[in-house]
Amino acid sequence: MIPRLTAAGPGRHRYKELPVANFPGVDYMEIDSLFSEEELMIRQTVRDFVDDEILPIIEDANRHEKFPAHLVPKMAEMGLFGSTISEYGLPGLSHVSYGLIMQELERGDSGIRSFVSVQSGLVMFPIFAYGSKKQKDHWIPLLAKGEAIGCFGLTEPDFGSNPGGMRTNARKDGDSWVLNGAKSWITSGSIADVAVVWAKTAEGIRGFLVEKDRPGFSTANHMGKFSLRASVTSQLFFEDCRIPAENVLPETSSLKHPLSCLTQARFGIAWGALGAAMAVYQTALTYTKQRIQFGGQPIASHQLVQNKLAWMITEITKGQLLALQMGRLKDAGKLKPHHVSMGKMNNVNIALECARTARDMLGANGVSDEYPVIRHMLNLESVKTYEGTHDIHNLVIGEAVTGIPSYNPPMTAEAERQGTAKAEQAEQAAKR
Ligand code: TGC
Ligand code: FAD
Repeated sequence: MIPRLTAAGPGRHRYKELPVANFPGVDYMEIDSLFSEEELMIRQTVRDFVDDEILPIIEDANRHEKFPAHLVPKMAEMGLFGSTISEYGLPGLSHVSYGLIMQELERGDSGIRSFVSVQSGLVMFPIFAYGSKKQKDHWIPLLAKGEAIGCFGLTEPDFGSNPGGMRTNARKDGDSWVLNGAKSWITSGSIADVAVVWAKTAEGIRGFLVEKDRPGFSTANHMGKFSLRASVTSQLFFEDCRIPAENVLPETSSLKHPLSCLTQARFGIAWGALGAAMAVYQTALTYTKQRIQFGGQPIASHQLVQNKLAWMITEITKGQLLALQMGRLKDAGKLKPHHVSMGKMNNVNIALECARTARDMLGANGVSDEYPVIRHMLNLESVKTYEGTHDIHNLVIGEAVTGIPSYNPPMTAEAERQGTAKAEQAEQAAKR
């Protein structure tokens, strides 16, 4: 029986007692003292699930590029999908608890965390926040129970960092919308029952719910990935795909709506990446204390090796504090998208550097999937790119501190000439 997560509160029961963990956790500076008892219990419950259900199967799933679909009902039974929602019988957990869930899942594998991030933050969130009552009543319970899988289609072959340029479009035709275009690199695309698809309309960018069996909608998987192999990534194609008018998310009208969904998922990634970092740090620590070279000494006795471990634990500890402050701000309703950019950018970056360092510390064993390090390292290459690349988040932080957006390249000579002419005209007009 898998314990179901609930937020403690009047009339709500507690989940299982803290058992002895397989994974001891990484807590260099008593950061656990900053979590509530409830948050620690939720973390422990998911930690046990990862140890018992994910770690035994994940290398095989990764090696054979197979999504472990049998985990979906188990994760649903635990209440892992849409866990911060408090309606529809969902647990209404705090955002810190949600972050800890993501941390533990990604300690297992970034692809499993990704599945839960997409289902919760990119599918249930937009339906819950921007959907009609009918859409919510239909989809939220199905998605929560894992009886329906969702995906989020924003990226296109020619528009990744700049989704505002998207070409996918939707035209109103009587009682229908007709969609044309393509999306690429979509997590869970071909296994999804419903796709949340973002398209340009005459009234701006809007979200649409496209069920998998709609004529004109098809998918094809991206093959040959060396990263996130236990996760399905697909292209979505829309050729005169007709859906009922009621399938539009009524409260969506501009780019800020898909971007607001990304803020939810990026928050989870900032926590999740710490889980991957903890997994590779723990592996490197254990390995280097056991591995003997040169005169019977474990390699952990060498200063160069200790320097690497010291760097890793320092960065993980700083990342934990960053994630926790983000979580407390989110629970207080004060978290801003540019805060989340810092968390996603920093924590994924340090996790990837920890994984690369751990890979080196394991020597030849570091390139084998007998250890989890190379899998985490390759997964984190995708995590650094998706949900806003490392550099896009740097630019978001740059804009927050300077007030100057710098996503577009410097002006071309022609644009500069036109801008100067316009400024001169305005100056002349002001003088008259
Ligand atoms: P910009 O003019 O800056 O913004 C347009 C409107 O949106 C608002 N906004 C946000 N709102 C909520 N959350 C955010 N994170 C927001 N960022 C911006 C903004 O205030 C504005 O509102 P308003 O009222 O003035 O209209 O838009 P821009 O076109 O200049 O783009 C800015 C930029 C580059 C930061 C944005 O396009 C961006 O974030 N690009 C990265 C794209 C991206 O992250 N794609 C991810 C696709 S999903 C995915 O990867 C899933 S991976 C699987 C997993 O999650 O595990
Ligand atoms: P590009 O935007 O082409 O960027 C290429 C490089 O150029 C990057 O280094 C970038 O930082 C840099 N760059 C771009 N613009 C600038 C600039 N203005 N200044 C400086 N540097 C710049 N998308 C979804 O919609 N849904 C999903 O479920 C989803 N899942 C994914 C799963 C995986 C495994 C992967 C790999 C991707 C997924 N994506 C998904 C797509 C992902 O969000 C995009 O890959 C990401 O936003 C980057 O877009 P791009 O790949 O087109 O890179």
